Amino acid sequence: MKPIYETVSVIGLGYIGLPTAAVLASRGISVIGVDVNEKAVEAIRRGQIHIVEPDLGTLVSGAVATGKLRATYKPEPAEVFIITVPTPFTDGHKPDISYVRAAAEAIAPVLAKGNLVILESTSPVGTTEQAAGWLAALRPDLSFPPTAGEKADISMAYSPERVLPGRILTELVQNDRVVGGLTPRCAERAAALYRGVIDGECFLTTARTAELVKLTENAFRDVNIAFANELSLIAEKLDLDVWEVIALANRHPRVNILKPGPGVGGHCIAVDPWFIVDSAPEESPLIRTARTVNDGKPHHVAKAVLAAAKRIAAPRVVCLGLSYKPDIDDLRESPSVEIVRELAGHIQDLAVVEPHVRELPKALAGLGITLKDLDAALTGADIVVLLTDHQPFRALDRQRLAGKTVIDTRGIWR
Ligand code: SAJ
Repeated sequence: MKPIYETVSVIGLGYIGLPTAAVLASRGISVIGVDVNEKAVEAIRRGQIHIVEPDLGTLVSGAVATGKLRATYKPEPAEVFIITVPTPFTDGHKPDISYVRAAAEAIAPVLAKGNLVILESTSPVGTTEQAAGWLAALRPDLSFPPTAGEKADISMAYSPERVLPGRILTELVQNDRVVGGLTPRCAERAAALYRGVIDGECFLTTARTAELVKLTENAFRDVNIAFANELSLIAEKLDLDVWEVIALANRHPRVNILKPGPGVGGHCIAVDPWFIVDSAPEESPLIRTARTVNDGKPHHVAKAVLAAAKRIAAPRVVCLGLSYKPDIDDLRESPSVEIVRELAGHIQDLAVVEPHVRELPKALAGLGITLKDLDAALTGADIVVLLTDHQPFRALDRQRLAGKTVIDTRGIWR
C-alpha cells in the first residue's frame, strides 16, 4: 500500500527513531528527524549513523542522499509527529517521562490543525493522555481528543515499538503493530500511516490498552527468564545440570522454559516491568520478584567465580563477553559488565574478551582489567568465565579449555 502522509517528523533519533525514520523515508515519505544530540544529528547529516545496527547505515545514507531524510535540532511543521525518545527509570524504579514531556513541548509551537501525534516510547499507562494535556496547555488555540473527542483538531495515538536489537529493520517491517488511539478515529489515522509502510498487521485498540500491552510483553519475558534463572540456582544447589533439566522438561508439549544466564540486560526487559510495578504495586508481587531474581543473578555468578578462584594460588581469570546479548556491541545494563566489575575488586589478574568493542567501557576503566583477544586471553588462563555467547565463543575448539576451570553461564559448551 502507498503511504498516505507526505511529511512525517520523528522526534528522537536513537535505536528506534532512526531506523523508523529511515524506513519511512525509504517508502518515499519526506522525513524530518529531530534530535538534541549533536553526535546523532551531525552523523545523519553526513549520511552516517551513530549506533550499531545491521544494514541501517546503508538505508540512512541512501535516504539522506535522496533528500528524503533530513536531521535537525528543532521540530518543523509536518503532518505526523512520531515520538521515539527514551523513557528510563529513576533511582527508586519510578518511570521518568521527562523526555516525552520535552518532546511534546518541542513540537507544540509547530503543531497545526489536522496533525497526528503518535507516541512510540515505552510508557506508563496514561502517558499519551498526559501528553495531550501538556500540548493542550501550550496550544489553547487547538482542540485535543481528551476534551474534544472525535472532533479534535489534533489526533493522538500510542503504538509501541517491539523490535529486537540486531534485527530492527526486519522486525520494524514484519512485526504486527498494536495501535491505540485516544479515540477510534485517532487509532484509524495512525494505523493508516503504518499500513502504508509495514507488512505486519495493525491491531486497533485504546491508547491505555496499547501502553499496557507493551509493558506486558517485556514483563512476560522477564518473568519467564526469572523462572529459568531461579531454576538454575535450584539445580546448582541440588547438584543437577539445569540445561538437561530444561531440555527434558521442554519435551512436554505445553512446557517451554527459556534459558538461564548471567542476568537480564538491555534497556527494555530490565526496565519496563518496573513501570507496571509502579502503577499497581499491590497487584504485582510476581513481576517485582522476577526483577529481583534476575537482578540477583550477576552477583551469584561473581560469587561462584570467586569461590573457584579461592582454590587456585594467584588465579588468572578471563571473562568472555561484555554485551548484554550475543553478536551485538550494546553494553547497556549488561549483567556481564556488572560481573566483571564485581570481580575486579578481588582478582589481580583479570582479562576480558569482547570482540565488539575496541576499549573497555567507562564502568570498567582504571580497575586493572586488560582487554585481550580470545587466543591471547585463553593462553595461560586458569578460570574461563563465559558471560555472553558470541559466535567466536560458540565456535571455540573445546580443547582450548582443557585443564581449566570453566564457568559457562549460557550453557554453550555442554
Ligand atoms: N535472556 C536470557 N534468557 C533467555 C532470553 C533472554 O537470559 O532465554 C536475556 C538476554 O541475554 C538479555 C536479556 O535477556 O540479557 C534481554 O534480551 P532479549 O533478546 O530477550 O530482548 P531485548 O531486550 O534485546 O529486546 C526486548 C524484546 N522484547 C521481547 O522479546 C518481549 C523486543 O521485542 C522489544 O522491542 C525490546 O525488548 C524493547 O525495545 O522493548
